[in-house]
Amino acid sequence: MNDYFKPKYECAIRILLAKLEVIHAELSMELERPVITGTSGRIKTWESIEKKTAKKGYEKPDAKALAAICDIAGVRAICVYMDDVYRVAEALKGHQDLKIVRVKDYLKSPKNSGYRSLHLIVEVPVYFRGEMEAVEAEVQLRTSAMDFWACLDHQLRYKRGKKEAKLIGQELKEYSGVVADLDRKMVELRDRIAAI
Ligand code: 0O2
Repeated sequence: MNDYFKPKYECAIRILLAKLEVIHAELSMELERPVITGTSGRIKTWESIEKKTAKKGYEKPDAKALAAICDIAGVRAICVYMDDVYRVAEALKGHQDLKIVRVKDYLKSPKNSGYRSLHLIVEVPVYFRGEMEAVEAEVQLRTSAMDFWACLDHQLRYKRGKKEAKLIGQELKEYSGVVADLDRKMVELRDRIAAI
């Protein structure tokens, strides 16, 4: 990543992480339990940017190609329950300095691989070199169970093409359903415990 651009993405990540911290404090106070168990942020690796721009049909990763990628800056929040994912998303939507560009609900419609998370593409206002720039970033919201699944799937991605990988991919897809069931059951159990 060109050092000229890097600071604005780093700032967008810091702003989003601060917002998630505030949302966690607010919701945890309101619900009297933790809501977000962890957050992280990253700038996409140059290798991954090159691959993605090439996949989108750009010959080289120039400024025009970079503008077509919305997850150069990315943050992730791991939530306790499945409905917390939507609570956090709603809270973010209430931040008037953020523009929600797109919502990708891979909980309602999981990806072919079985991947499940809620993605918000947002524009974060960053004051940089004397001007305000709306920096695009991706917020990924998921439960611990979904995160557990995504970590294993991520490992498998580097083994694409190997014959065992196809079978393991099918097995992982099946487990994505198991994870979804577990997440649903945990919400039911939480509500039953609260009703006692
Ligand atoms: P990395 O290493 O995280 O940077 P679009 O941007 O709409 O053209 P894309 O890229 O599929 O299409 O966007 P999407 O669906 O929002 O996915 C972006 C990110 O979500 C990915 O980034 C992953 O972090 C995560 N993701 C999406 N699908 C999967 C999946 O099947 N398995 C896992 N483990 N993660 C997934 P990158 O760019 O792939 O990688």
